[in-house]
Amino acid sequence: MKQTRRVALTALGCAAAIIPLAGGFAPATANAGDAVAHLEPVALNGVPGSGTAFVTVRGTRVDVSMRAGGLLADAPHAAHIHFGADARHECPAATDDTDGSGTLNTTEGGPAYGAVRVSLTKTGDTSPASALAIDRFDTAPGGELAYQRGSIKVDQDVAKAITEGYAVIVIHGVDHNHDGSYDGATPSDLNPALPTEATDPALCGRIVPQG
Ligand SMILES: [Cu+2]
Repeated sequence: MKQTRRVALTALGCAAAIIPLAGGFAPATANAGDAVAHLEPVALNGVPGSGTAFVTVRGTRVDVSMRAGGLLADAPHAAHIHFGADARHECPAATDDTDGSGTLNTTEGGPAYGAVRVSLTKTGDTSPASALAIDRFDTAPGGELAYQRGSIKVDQDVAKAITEGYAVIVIHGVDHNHDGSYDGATPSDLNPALPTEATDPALCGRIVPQG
């Protein structure tokens, strides 16, 4: 009887020792989950469009499936996941028009959505270095953008931001003067070789975790 009791106590002690150890090795830091962004016209820029993006996070890989309509047809539309730790984690408002031009350029939206962290290119590099790789973004035939790409590598802080609802998707390219092409005298704030129409933010949506 005495012997049996001692064995039972030892077994309990063992279990108690293992539980906190297992907790320490549990993948608590791995980000995972589904999220959705409802893309709406950026304030002041007057794009008559909308869209939806689905984002699945698995560790530091993300799958993105996105559709949008009402964009300038047959013109390249840069699209990114933006995030900044000190940003507002939202789409810009009319009050972000700091130069008073009456429209919002990409830089003016920065305090709202942060920097480019992932370039949603169709092929090749997806880092911020490809932010304006115009020949690798969707050209929205008929104004309709359809994008799907899996296993996009992202930084740990970006994966975490997406799962916590702090990242924002932005589709760029606005035809302010409605003449069917990117033109105008105002240079882009991102690349002065391009007109601002080519890079101004068109549609935007915060990526909201699901479930
Ligand atoms: Cu962007």
